[in-house]
Amino acid sequence: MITIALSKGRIFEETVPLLAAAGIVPSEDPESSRKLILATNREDVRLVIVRATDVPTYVQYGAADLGIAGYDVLLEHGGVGLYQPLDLAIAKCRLMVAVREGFDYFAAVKQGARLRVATKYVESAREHFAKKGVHVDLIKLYGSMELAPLVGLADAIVDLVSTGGTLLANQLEAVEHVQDVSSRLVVNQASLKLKRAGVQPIIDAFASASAHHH
Ligand code: PRT
Ligand code: MG
Repeated sequence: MITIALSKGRIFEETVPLLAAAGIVPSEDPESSRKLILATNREDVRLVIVRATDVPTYVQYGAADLGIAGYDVLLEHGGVGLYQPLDLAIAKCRLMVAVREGFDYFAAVKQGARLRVATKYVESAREHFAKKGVHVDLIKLYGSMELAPLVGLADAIVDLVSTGGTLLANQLEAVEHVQDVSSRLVVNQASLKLKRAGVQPIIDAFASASAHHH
């Protein structure tokens, strides 16, 4: 049995065509089903539906053989025990520093001010500001980062941006690029060795399907 860990939402939508290329069709739509383990048309392949942030953990411990995770999530996880053979070029976005419109981020940085930065991406943010030599106090949040500068919790946020619509709607502006983000295929290192006959054809099908696409 081969187990693939996926999250609902934007990654799943863009994963369906990749699965199809590997001859895998889920037996139910995870968006409407409440099941956490989904069968597929293939007797030897099942899907487990987990939170996006938990995908690397399931694969690291071998509870899933493969998974698809955002590079943002992989950077925070650290990638221990994971083989990352493919950038699937799906669910693309950018990790950015953003502030309230009118807050002069660059002047604050130039003055050597200590900035409060709210983010879900503490590891990526720490590395980014250390590289820039900017002094920050990081505040860990689990969502709705955009609110933090509006209510005085933080001077800045580090968050994902795709259309820019969320920043705009909250009178925030992006001031610095941290990292381009897309989703990657991750594989448990032991599965790759012990289940190679089952796992490798899936990697190959994903590779040629995502290459065709881009
Ligand atoms: O939503 P949930 O709390 O269950 O988990 P999650 O947010 O981790 O999952 P999900 O499905 O929302 O995101 C999964 C992955 O999609 C992320 O790990 C990213 O790699 C990728 N991705 C791509 C994004 C975006 N684009 C994105 N725009 N993830 C989140 N966003 C959010 C962003 O955080 C911000 O709140 O969308 C908002 C900004 O979007 P725009 O279009 O207004 O700029
Ligand atoms: Mg989300």
